[in-house]
Amino acid sequence: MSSRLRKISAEKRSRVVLALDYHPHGRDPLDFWSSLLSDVGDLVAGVKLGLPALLSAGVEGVRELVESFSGDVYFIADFKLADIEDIVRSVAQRVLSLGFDGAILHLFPLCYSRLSVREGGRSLDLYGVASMSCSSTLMDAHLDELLDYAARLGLAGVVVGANKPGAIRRAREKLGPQALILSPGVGAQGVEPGAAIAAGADFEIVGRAVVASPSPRATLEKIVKSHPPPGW
Ligand code: O7M
Repeated sequence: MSSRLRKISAEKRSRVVLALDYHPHGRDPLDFWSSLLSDVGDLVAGVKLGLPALLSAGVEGVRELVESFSGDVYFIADFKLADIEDIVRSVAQRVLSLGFDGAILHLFPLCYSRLSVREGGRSLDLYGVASMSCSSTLMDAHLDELLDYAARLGLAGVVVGANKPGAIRRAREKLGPQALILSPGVGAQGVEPGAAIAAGADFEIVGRAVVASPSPRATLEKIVKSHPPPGW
Protein backbone atom coordinates (compact mmCIF):
# COMPACT_ATOMS: atom_id res chain seq x y z
CA MET A 1 0.00 0.00 0.00
CA SER A 2 1.55 3.35 -0.92
CA SER A 3 -0.13 6.28 0.72
CA ARG A 4 2.38 8.75 -0.78
CA LEU A 5 1.66 7.73 -4.38
CA ARG A 6 -2.09 7.89 -3.74
CA LYS A 7 -1.75 11.26 -2.02
CA ILE A 8 0.23 12.86 -4.87
CA SER A 9 -2.10 11.28 -7.41
CA ALA A 10 -5.16 12.71 -5.64
CA GLU A 11 -3.59 16.18 -5.39
CA LYS A 12 -2.67 16.29 -9.07
CA ARG A 13 -5.67 14.24 -10.24
CA SER A 14 -3.28 12.12 -12.28
CA ARG A 15 -2.94 8.37 -12.69
CA VAL A 16 0.19 8.59 -14.82
CA VAL A 17 3.61 7.20 -13.98
CA LEU A 18 6.05 8.61 -16.51
CA ALA A 19 8.87 6.27 -17.62
CA LEU A 20 12.06 8.21 -18.30
CA ASP A 21 14.06 5.82 -20.48
CA TYR A 22 14.34 7.75 -23.71
CA HIS A 23 16.25 10.94 -24.46
CA PRO A 24 16.92 12.45 -27.89
CA HIS A 25 20.26 11.67 -29.49
CA GLY A 26 22.80 14.40 -28.77
CA ARG A 27 20.85 15.85 -25.81
CA ASP A 28 22.30 15.60 -22.31
CA PRO A 29 19.91 13.12 -20.62
CA LEU A 30 19.83 14.83 -17.24
CA ASP A 31 19.20 18.19 -18.81
CA PHE A 32 16.48 16.78 -21.04
CA TRP A 33 14.62 14.91 -18.27
CA SER A 34 14.96 17.85 -15.85
CA SER A 35 13.45 20.31 -18.30
CA LEU A 36 10.74 17.78 -19.23
CA LEU A 37 9.78 17.35 -15.56
CA SER A 38 9.80 21.12 -15.02
CA ASP A 39 7.31 21.31 -17.89
CA VAL A 40 4.99 18.38 -17.08
CA GLY A 41 5.69 17.46 -13.43
CA ASP A 42 2.29 18.78 -12.32
CA LEU A 43 0.59 16.21 -14.61
CA VAL A 44 2.34 13.08 -13.34
CA ALA A 45 1.92 11.29 -10.03
CA GLY A 46 5.06 9.20 -10.41
CA VAL A 47 8.26 8.87 -12.40
CA LYS A 48 9.93 5.57 -13.14
CA LEU A 49 13.69 5.43 -13.70
CA GLY A 50 15.42 2.22 -14.74
CA LEU A 51 18.67 0.94 -16.15
CA PRO A 52 18.47 3.20 -19.24
CA ALA A 53 18.43 6.27 -16.95
CA LEU A 54 21.10 4.89 -14.64
CA LEU A 55 23.42 4.06 -17.55
CA SER A 56 22.99 7.40 -19.26
CA ALA A 57 22.83 9.79 -16.29
CA GLY A 58 24.90 7.77 -13.79
CA VAL A 59 24.16 7.26 -10.12
CA GLU A 60 24.83 10.91 -9.23
CA GLY A 61 22.67 12.11 -12.13
CA VAL A 62 19.82 9.91 -10.95
CA ARG A 63 20.27 11.15 -7.36
CA GLU A 64 20.17 14.76 -8.60
CA LEU A 65 17.00 14.18 -10.64
CA VAL A 66 15.26 12.49 -7.72
CA GLU A 67 16.36 15.19 -5.24
CA SER A 68 15.23 18.00 -7.54
CA PHE A 69 11.68 16.72 -8.09
CA SER A 70 10.83 14.41 -5.19
CA GLY A 71 8.91 17.16 -3.36
CA ASP A 72 5.81 16.37 -5.41
CA VAL A 73 6.73 13.39 -7.56
CA TYR A 74 6.79 9.75 -6.40
CA PHE A 75 9.96 8.09 -7.74
CA ILE A 76 10.11 4.39 -8.59
CA ALA A 77 13.40 2.61 -9.29
CA ASP A 78 12.82 0.00 -11.97
CA PHE A 79 15.84 -2.28 -11.95
CA LYS A 80 13.55 -5.34 -12.08
CA LEU A 81 15.51 -6.96 -9.29
CA ALA A 82 15.73 -10.75 -9.52
CA ASP A 83 18.29 -12.30 -7.20
CA ILE A 84 18.77 -13.95 -3.82
CA GLU A 85 17.12 -12.13 -0.94
CA ASP A 86 20.31 -10.64 0.57
CA ILE A 87 21.31 -9.04 -2.73
CA VAL A 88 17.83 -7.72 -3.47
CA ARG A 89 17.63 -6.27 0.04
CA SER A 90 21.03 -4.56 -0.19
CA VAL A 91 20.28 -3.05 -3.62
CA ALA A 92 16.85 -1.93 -2.39
CA GLN A 93 18.48 -0.31 0.62
CA ARG A 94 20.76 1.74 -1.67
CA VAL A 95 17.79 2.63 -3.85
CA LEU A 96 16.06 4.02 -0.75
CA SER A 97 19.15 6.07 0.15
CA LEU A 98 19.10 7.58 -3.35
CA GLY A 99 15.72 9.07 -2.46
CA PHE A 100 13.39 6.67 -4.28
CA ASP A 101 9.95 5.95 -2.83
CA GLY A 102 9.50 2.57 -4.49
CA ALA A 103 11.33 -0.20 -6.34
CA ILE A 104 10.33 -2.91 -8.76
CA LEU A 105 11.40 -6.51 -8.44
CA HIS A 106 10.69 -9.69 -10.33
CA LEU A 107 8.60 -12.24 -8.49
CA PHE A 108 9.60 -15.33 -10.46
CA PRO A 109 12.77 -16.14 -8.44
CA LEU A 110 10.46 -16.92 -5.47
CA CYS A 111 13.57 -16.30 -3.35
CA TYR A 112 12.25 -13.84 -0.81
CA SER A 113 10.56 -14.30 2.52
CA ARG A 114 10.79 -10.89 4.19
CA LEU A 115 11.81 -7.81 2.28
CA SER A 116 11.06 -4.79 4.38
CA VAL A 117 13.49 -1.97 3.57
CA ARG A 118 13.71 1.04 5.89
CA GLU A 119 16.04 3.90 6.72
CA GLY A 120 15.39 6.57 9.30
CA GLY A 121 11.67 7.23 9.15
CA ARG A 122 11.34 6.15 5.51
CA SER A 123 10.48 2.83 3.96
CA LEU A 124 10.64 1.61 0.37
CA ASP A 125 7.43 0.47 -1.35
CA LEU A 126 8.01 -2.71 -3.33
CA TYR A 127 6.17 -3.70 -6.52
CA GLY A 128 6.42 -7.13 -8.13
CA VAL A 129 6.21 -7.83 -11.86
CA ALA A 130 3.26 -10.20 -12.18
CA SER A 131 2.65 -10.08 -15.93
CA MET A 132 4.59 -8.38 -18.72
CA SER A 133 3.37 -6.38 -21.68
CA CYS A 134 5.25 -8.70 -24.06
CA SER A 135 3.71 -12.06 -24.91
CA SER A 136 5.39 -13.90 -22.07
CA THR A 137 3.41 -17.12 -21.83
CA LEU A 138 5.77 -18.52 -19.19
CA MET A 139 4.92 -15.85 -16.63
CA ASP A 140 1.26 -15.73 -17.60
CA ALA A 141 0.95 -19.48 -17.08
CA HIS A 142 1.95 -18.85 -13.45
CA LEU A 143 -0.01 -15.65 -12.88
CA ASP A 144 -1.96 -16.91 -9.85
CA GLU A 145 1.21 -18.18 -8.15
CA LEU A 146 2.98 -14.86 -8.75
CA LEU A 147 0.00 -12.92 -7.39
CA ASP A 148 -0.29 -15.17 -4.32
CA TYR A 149 3.42 -14.66 -3.71
CA ALA A 150 3.07 -10.86 -4.01
CA ALA A 151 0.25 -11.05 -1.44
CA ARG A 152 2.30 -13.22 0.94
CA LEU A 153 5.19 -10.74 0.74
CA GLY A 154 2.82 -7.88 1.52
CA LEU A 155 4.03 -5.83 -1.45
CA ALA A 156 2.69 -2.36 -2.18
CA GLY A 157 1.50 -3.58 -5.54
CA VAL A 158 2.20 -5.32 -8.82
CA VAL A 159 3.02 -4.50 -12.43
CA VAL A 160 0.68 -6.00 -15.03
CA GLY A 161 0.86 -5.25 -18.77
CA ALA A 162 -1.82 -2.85 -20.00
CA ASN A 163 -2.48 -5.18 -22.94
CA LYS A 164 -3.62 -7.93 -20.55
CA PRO A 165 -6.98 -6.80 -19.13
CA GLY A 166 -7.76 -10.35 -17.95
CA ALA A 167 -4.55 -10.40 -15.88
CA ILE A 168 -5.34 -6.94 -14.46
CA ARG A 169 -8.80 -8.13 -13.39
CA ARG A 170 -7.31 -11.28 -11.86
CA ALA A 171 -4.72 -9.22 -9.97
CA ARG A 172 -7.46 -7.00 -8.55
CA GLU A 173 -9.57 -10.03 -7.60
CA LYS A 174 -6.70 -11.73 -5.81
CA LEU A 175 -4.98 -8.72 -4.22
CA GLY A 176 -7.99 -6.61 -3.25
CA PRO A 177 -8.51 -2.86 -3.39
CA GLN A 178 -5.46 -1.80 -1.35
CA ALA A 179 -2.79 -3.20 -3.70
CA LEU A 180 -1.66 -0.83 -6.44
CA ILE A 181 -1.68 -2.12 -10.00
CA LEU A 182 0.70 -0.31 -12.34
CA SER A 183 0.25 -1.00 -16.05
CA PRO A 184 2.84 -0.36 -18.77
CA GLY A 185 2.29 -0.72 -22.50
CA VAL A 186 0.18 2.38 -23.13
CA GLY A 187 0.96 4.48 -26.21
CA ALA A 188 4.13 3.31 -27.95
CA GLN A 189 3.31 -0.38 -27.37
CA GLY A 190 -0.17 0.07 -28.78
CA VAL A 191 -2.61 0.13 -25.86
CA GLU A 192 -5.05 3.04 -25.78
CA PRO A 193 -4.78 5.35 -22.76
CA GLY A 194 -7.45 4.50 -20.22
CA ALA A 195 -7.79 0.83 -21.22
CA ALA A 196 -5.78 -0.53 -18.29
CA ILE A 197 -7.54 1.73 -15.79
CA ALA A 198 -10.90 0.54 -17.18
CA ALA A 199 -9.79 -3.04 -16.50
CA GLY A 200 -8.95 -2.19 -12.88
CA ALA A 201 -5.40 -0.81 -12.85
CA ASP A 202 -4.65 2.22 -10.66
CA PHE A 203 -1.88 3.77 -12.76
CA GLU A 204 -0.74 3.65 -16.36
CA ILE A 205 3.01 3.74 -16.97
CA VAL A 206 3.74 5.77 -20.10
CA GLY A 207 7.14 6.42 -21.64
CA ARG A 208 7.86 7.21 -25.28
CA ALA A 209 4.35 8.41 -26.17
CA VAL A 210 5.07 11.39 -23.92
CA VAL A 211 8.85 11.62 -23.70
CA ALA A 212 9.42 11.39 -27.46
CA SER A 213 6.37 13.48 -28.32
CA PRO A 214 6.89 16.87 -30.04
CA SER A 215 4.45 18.28 -27.45
CA PRO A 216 4.77 16.22 -24.26
CA ARG A 217 2.46 18.46 -22.24
CA ALA A 218 -0.43 18.27 -24.74
CA THR A 219 0.03 14.49 -25.03
CA LEU A 220 0.02 14.04 -21.27
CA GLU A 221 -3.04 16.26 -20.86
CA LYS A 222 -4.91 13.98 -23.28
CA ILE A 223 -3.82 10.86 -21.40
CA VAL A 224 -4.76 12.32 -18.01
CA LYS A 225 -8.19 13.32 -19.40
CA SER A 226 -8.79 9.77 -20.64
CA HIS A 227 -8.63 8.51 -17.01
CA PRO A 228 -11.33 8.70 -14.37
CA PRO A 229 -10.04 10.96 -11.57
CA PRO A 230 -8.47 9.02 -8.71
CA GLY A 231 -11.08 8.01 -6.16
CA TRP A 232 -8.75 7.83 -3.15
O1 O7M B 1 5.65 3.53 -22.89
P1 O7M B 1 6.93 2.89 -23.33
O2 O7M B 1 6.71 1.66 -24.15
O3 O7M B 1 7.92 3.83 -23.92
O4 O7M B 1 7.67 2.41 -21.98
C1 O7M B 1 7.14 1.40 -21.20
C2 O7M B 1 7.88 1.33 -19.88
O5 O7M B 1 7.27 0.31 -19.10
C3 O7M B 1 9.36 0.97 -20.00
O6 O7M B 1 10.04 1.64 -18.97
C4 O7M B 1 9.38 -0.53 -19.75
O7 O7M B 1 10.56 -0.95 -19.09
C5 O7M B 1 8.20 -0.70 -18.79
N1 O7M B 1 7.56 -2.03 -18.84
C6 O7M B 1 7.03 -2.53 -20.00
O8 O7M B 1 7.00 -1.86 -21.04
N2 O7M B 1 6.51 -3.79 -20.00
C7 O7M B 1 6.47 -4.58 -18.90
O9 O7M B 1 5.97 -5.68 -18.96
C8 O7M B 1 6.99 -4.08 -17.70
C9 O7M B 1 7.49 -2.78 -17.67
C10 O7M B 1 7.80 -2.25 -16.39
O10 O7M B 1 7.70 -1.09 -16.08
O11 O7M B 1 8.14 -3.12 -15.47
C11 O7M B 1 8.33 -2.67 -14.18
